[in-house]
Amino acid sequence: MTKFINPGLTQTSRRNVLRGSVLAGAAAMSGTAAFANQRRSAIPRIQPPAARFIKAEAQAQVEAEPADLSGYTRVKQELVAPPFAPEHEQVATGGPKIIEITMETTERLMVVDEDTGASVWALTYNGSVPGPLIICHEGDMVELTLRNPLDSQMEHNIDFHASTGALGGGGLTHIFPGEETVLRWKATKPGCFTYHCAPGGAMIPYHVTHGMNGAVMVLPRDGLKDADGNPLRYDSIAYIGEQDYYLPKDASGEFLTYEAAGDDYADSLEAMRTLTPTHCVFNGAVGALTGENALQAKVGETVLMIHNQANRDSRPHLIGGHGNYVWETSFSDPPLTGLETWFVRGGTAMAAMYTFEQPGVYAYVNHNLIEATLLGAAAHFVVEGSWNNSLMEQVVAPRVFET
Ligand SMILES: [Cu+2]
Repeated sequence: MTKFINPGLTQTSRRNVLRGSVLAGAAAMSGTAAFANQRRSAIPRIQPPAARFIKAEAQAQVEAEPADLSGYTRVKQELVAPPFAPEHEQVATGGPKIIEITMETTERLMVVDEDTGASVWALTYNGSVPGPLIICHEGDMVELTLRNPLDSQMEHNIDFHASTGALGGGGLTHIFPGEETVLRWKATKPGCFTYHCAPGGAMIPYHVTHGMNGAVMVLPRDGLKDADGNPLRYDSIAYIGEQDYYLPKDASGEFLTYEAAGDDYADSLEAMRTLTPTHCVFNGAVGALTGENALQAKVGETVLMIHNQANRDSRPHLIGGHGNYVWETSFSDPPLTGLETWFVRGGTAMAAMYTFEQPGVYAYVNHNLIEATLLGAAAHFVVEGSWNNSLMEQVVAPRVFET
């Protein structure tokens, strides 16, 4: 399971971060050798994709008509750590809402695999990988207060794939350590969507592959439905974030450790260029959803499995079960039914619904089985209830056959 280790970071100010950017700039000008020598202290300053464009957008919204917020009710949503979901209604009651949420861009040292000692200075929303699940209904507005703690090493932002405009909000949410910003966006498309940090250039995959991603579920106001329009309801949500890590190793193959977030930047870029992850894990670490951390359910219960993968394709499979209803894309489209394995396009979140019919342990895996068994992409559902022999029965226990 993930471990919170007090970051013990030296207090950092915007000036320290800028000092890092000066070093990075010098390294860029003097070539890679200089960059390699200085990389321990150089955290490159984020280059927003188009600083001028962003300024222009900020100006454009000042000049635009103010949003019409009449008819909206304000509510707070308390975000919770994965694999859990915040309290929510499956069918919206009342008119549209402005859903207020708060997230902190926390940088923390996490153990990825206790067996090998692999660790990462995770870049997170609210301290978890993935970041918390946000739930709203189509037509609601999400109003996020995003806060970057003073002891952060880096600047962060957020790109909501569910939103419209300004790089998904990424262009309006760049915050330095010690800063906060508030962004409000309207949920116009129903479905599950990823969100992630996107500070510019190579920093985008660096932040995303250090854990800085999560999911928003935008439910239809009248809830989920099958192809005939019949309501579909769930008893619980299992929120699973698949994370590919590219952790640097030394010459003898041991995982490297670093003193502070960002110290691994140059080494990580080298590892990322291989496009070969060292780990593909669910919820931040090997074993985060197995053993005593396994997901729980009962026979007859319906679980909505929400799977987020912000960087890479995946193909979830519930061993011993099925995807009864699967929305790989929009909730506006009829769900696929009766699937054995479903598809997560890299850079999306999606949902699959299943009602458990037998007790036992079900493994939920990425059915690239190398990634599941060697890289960590496996979770367990422990399901209680009575066995149904008409669905499956061991007619003959293993025995030596007669020759
Ligand atoms: Cu970030």
